[in-house]
Parts: sequence; structure tokens; C-alpha cells
Amino acid sequence: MTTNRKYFEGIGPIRYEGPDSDTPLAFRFYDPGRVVAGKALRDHFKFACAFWHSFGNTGMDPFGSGTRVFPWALASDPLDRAREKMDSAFEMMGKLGLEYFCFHDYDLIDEAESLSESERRLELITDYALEKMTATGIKVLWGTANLFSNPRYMSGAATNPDFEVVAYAAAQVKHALDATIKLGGENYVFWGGREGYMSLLNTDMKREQEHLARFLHLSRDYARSQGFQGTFFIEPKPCEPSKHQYDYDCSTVIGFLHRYDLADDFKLNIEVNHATLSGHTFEHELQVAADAGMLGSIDANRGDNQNGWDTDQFPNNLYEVTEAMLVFLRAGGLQGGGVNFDAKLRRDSTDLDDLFHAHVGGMDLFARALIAADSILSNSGIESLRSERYASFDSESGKSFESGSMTLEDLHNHAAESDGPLPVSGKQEKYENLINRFI
Ligand code: XLS
Ligand code: NI
Ligand code: NI
Repeated sequence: MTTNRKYFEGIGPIRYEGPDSDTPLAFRFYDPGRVVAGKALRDHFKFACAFWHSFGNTGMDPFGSGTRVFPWALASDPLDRAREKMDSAFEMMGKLGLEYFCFHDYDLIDEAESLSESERRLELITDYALEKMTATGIKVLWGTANLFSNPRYMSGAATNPDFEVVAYAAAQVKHALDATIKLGGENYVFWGGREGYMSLLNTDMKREQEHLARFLHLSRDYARSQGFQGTFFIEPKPCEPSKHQYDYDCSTVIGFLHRYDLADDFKLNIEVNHATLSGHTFEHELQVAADAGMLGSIDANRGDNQNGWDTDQFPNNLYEVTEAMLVFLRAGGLQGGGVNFDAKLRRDSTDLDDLFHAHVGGMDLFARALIAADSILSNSGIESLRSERYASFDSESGKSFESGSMTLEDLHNHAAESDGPLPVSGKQEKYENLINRFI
């Protein structure tokens, strides 16, 4: 049964109108078919909306209740409510030209009292989603399970000290994997919000991490046995809600994946505000993942420089995203993933059209940044400037060092025979000026 209610009546399809357009809800840079660096913008990004923020987040914070009343959240029956929410999502995605979405199991429909009723509900709502996906061509970028909201997960899910909770979490992941596979999801995400600790005093960290690894192995094996061919992503975050999360940052996760023999199936989903929370820049985290061959997907948002928490604002910092797009293009893009707007409206953005302003801004920003980054890479001379910095490794002894044919004694003899190094400028300001010139 299709309800197909409409919620954004006053808003038509958002079109590309070019940089000079005065229309507030138009794309100035995101022209989906435009080819940049050999690929259409739509294929570079695979833009996705986040079900939890866009259609579920009413603006609640620790100091007050929600400020937005979503017209799709009023029905009293959970299935009716879920269908109306799905209608609103497909209407918005269609109008924005968002070709993908991402979901947690209980974004799609409210969790019920029992596991079996929750699973029944998920079956019904994924049937409905499938109808809408078939009708529109909209796809699932990734699915995941919410293993952090329910109080049973207060001390962790896969890393909970109580086996009963671990088993419950596994049951939930099994069903979230089934739902993702049923909807043709291209990837599956693990974000371990409560996989960490609040106090080391009561925590056996080694044992918990081994449980996490076992949990990921079992999840992967199950999904593969059901025919899932997509990529699994771990989404690093250093803290919040836990004091310390095991998936702290990209480097930590890459070490974990290698240590526990998961590196062939898992890559990284990098969120901007998680990168900055861990004391890194967004581009740093992208670079770390790219260097390990694990640059899988992006959760786009931004933090606030004056705040130390995960504000999840919609991205609008051109400089930040341009630096990130340099890494993105050099790496040849994302492996399997896309750009998911894991971002929420401000609490006092209470109109329905604010969702459109937010996504249009984010999509346009990524397009503009990618175009600028491509131009920097092809026209500014930055690539040769950077490789010349390493020119001493391209021939003679430097080359032998790189290829492994020098010993420590050889290096000693080389240094002893030379006049010693002279200072070579890093020219940071010159590089920085290149960015300003092309954005
Ligand atoms: C929260 C995370 C979360 C994941 C999916 O900080 O970003 O939204 O992306 O569970
Ligand atoms: Ni986040
Ligand atoms: Ni995220």
C-alpha cells in the first residue's frame, strides 16, 4: 500500500542555474552531469541524505525538547508514521536530486517492545521502501544498526561486559544486514558510539576489543553468506557518547583492522566533525585512509571552531572542503561509498524548507570545492612543486635508500663524505596562496 503524501508542496525540483543565479533554492555549482577530472559530478559524490537527521531530528538537546513538528511524525500507528516519513524522504530526495540515502534500522521504523515485533516492522517498512526505490531509482548507500540509543546499550553493544547484550546486538545487526541486502544497499557501516568506556577502572579493554573483532568477523561472514558483496565501513570517532571510543581515528582503526585480520573487507567512513574532534583535520583523516587504500566513504558535516563537541552542522567551509577534495582527487575518489550528509539543522531552523537550503548548500559546496581542487591540481603547478621537494630521492643514493639497497653504515658514509644538508624552504605560504587563488 502506498500512501504517497506530499509535504514540500511549495518547492519544485531544484535545478542547476549557474553561479550568477539569484534563486535561493538553485544549484550554482552542482551540475550533476558536468564532467570534472574524468567523471560526472553525480558519480564523484553519490550524494546521500541521512534518514536520522533529516526526517527524525526534531531539534531536541540536553536543555530542551524538540522545536520542529514534522507533519510526517503525527500518525499514531508506527507503520503509518514510518510510511509517511518514507514519503517525505522520497519527496525531498527526488526534488533535490539526491540519488542515495543512509539509514539505521530504527530510523526506518520505531523499535518495538520485542525483537520479533521489531523485525516484523522492519520487514513491512522495507517492503514499502523497496516499492519507492523501484519507482524512483533512488538507492541505499549504506545501512547500519542503531546500537547506542536503547538503554540496554548503555555500557556498549559488541563490547558490553554482559554477553546477553552482545547477543542482542548481534541479533539486531543480523536483521539490519538483512534489511540492507534486501534494499540492495551498496555498503554497511559500523559506528561504535558506545563501543568504548566511561571509566578504565571498571573496563577490561583488551577483552572488549577482542569481542568487537569477533563481532565484526561474524557480521561479515553472515553478510557474505547472504550474498552481500558491498564494503563494510568503520566510522571512526574519538568520543561522545563514550568518554573514549575504540574506533578513535583512522590510524587507530586501520591498526585494529590489520591486527584482527579484517583489512580485506573493511574500509573507513570518515566524518568531518569526528576528524576535528580527534584533533585532526578532515583532509588529514582522508589522507590517512587513502594511504592505507581504505578511503571508503564520507559523512559530510562540520564542527564549530569554538565548540569541542559534535555539532554536525551542514558543511559550508569552502577552504576546508577544497583541501579535502585535493586528497579525494589524488586518491582517485571513494572506494564504494559516497558523500552522506550526516548533518542536522540548527535547533532554531524550524521551517521545512530549511532542509532544502541545508542540502543545496552542502551539495553546491562539494561541487565548488571539487572544481577548485581539480583546477589547483591541473593548473597551479602544485603537483610538481610538491614532487620537487622529494627530488633527492629520485636518483643516486636517495633512490637506493628508497629501494632498500642501502644500510645504516652506507648512510653514515654518505653523510660523512658530504658537506652536510643546507636548509630547504618548505614554502608553506606559497602553497596556501595557491588555494586562495583557485577557490
Ligand atoms: C554519530 C555518527 C552516526 C553514524 C551512523 O556521531 O555520525 O550518525 O554516522 O551510526
Ligand atoms: Ni557524527
Ligand atoms: Ni556519521
